Amino acid sequence: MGYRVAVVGATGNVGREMLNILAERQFPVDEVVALASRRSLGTEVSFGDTTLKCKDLEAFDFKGWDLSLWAVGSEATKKYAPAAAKAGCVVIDNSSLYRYDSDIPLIVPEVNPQAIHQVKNRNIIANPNCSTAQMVVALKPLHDRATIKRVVVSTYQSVSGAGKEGIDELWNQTKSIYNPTDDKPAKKFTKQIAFNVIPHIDVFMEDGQTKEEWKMVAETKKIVDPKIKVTATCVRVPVFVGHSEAVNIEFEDHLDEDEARDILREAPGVMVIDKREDGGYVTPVECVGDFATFISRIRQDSTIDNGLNLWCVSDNLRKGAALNAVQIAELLGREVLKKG
Ligand code: 11C
Repeated sequence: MGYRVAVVGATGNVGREMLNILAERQFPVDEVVALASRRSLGTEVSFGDTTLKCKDLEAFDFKGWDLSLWAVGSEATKKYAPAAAKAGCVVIDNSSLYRYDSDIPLIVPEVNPQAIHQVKNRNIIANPNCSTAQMVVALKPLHDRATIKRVVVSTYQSVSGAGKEGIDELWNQTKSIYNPTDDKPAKKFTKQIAFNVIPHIDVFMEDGQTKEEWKMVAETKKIVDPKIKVTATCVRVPVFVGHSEAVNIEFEDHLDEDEARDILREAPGVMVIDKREDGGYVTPVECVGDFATFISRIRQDSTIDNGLNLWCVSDNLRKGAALNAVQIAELLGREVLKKG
């Protein structure tokens, strides 16, 4: 016996990936429904070898459905998800709406699977921001060995993090740069993104951080350990898919770079590609469509007592969003719902 699963926001980049990954990982489904806003009613989306026609989220009754994967943004989640949870359908939400609520678990299954049992509080589970998810997969096994004190991270985030409009803006602007009569001014991003980088993702906060930077701090504390200090600089780069991060880590205890490499090689969800030669590291174009978080350039930081540097790359639509949500569904099935 399998599950009755709803994918909410099924026409978006992340919703489509949720359907792909449910099929790829052969999640045990009895029935899958694709939900979207009324204007997408009837739009066809793929689920494995089959095609689903989108139904109207607003009119949908979640009673009798086991779980739902949401990728519709905070506003629509706020409007529709509480009713789904109340009807007994577990909500796995990719928006930031519930992430910081103390009674709602925020889960990366390789890192804090034990938090799944908090689902009973409100029938809602939060999925972290993409830049956090890939980083904590790498931090957790190192923290278990040598206790992380502080993390300094700089991100290089792809335009797909900003949705389809972000992808379109990079594509159209790149073409227009060579055709001055076809000027494509910045709309989705605050400055030109083609052949440029922008040190600004999400809104500014009072202390000068952006919300994207703040999310990396708050979410790492909630998922891994509230004692870890994190400071982040988040930057948008002209890459379609795949977020990269340069991570500097300070530990309580000494951790040799070779031991760190061995620990990461054994860590769930991590793939180490770290040869000290031309091309012996992973770049975003190579991680697209993959499940793993790739770690390269592991090396000692000799400017502090117990420091390491590493380079971390992952498909932001997968580990950063849809894959992590499906992994949460798998964990929920194994530990809580126990069907099939
Ligand atoms: C970006 N990380 O790259 C963002 C997208 O809180 O889930 C995801 C925002 C979020 O723009």
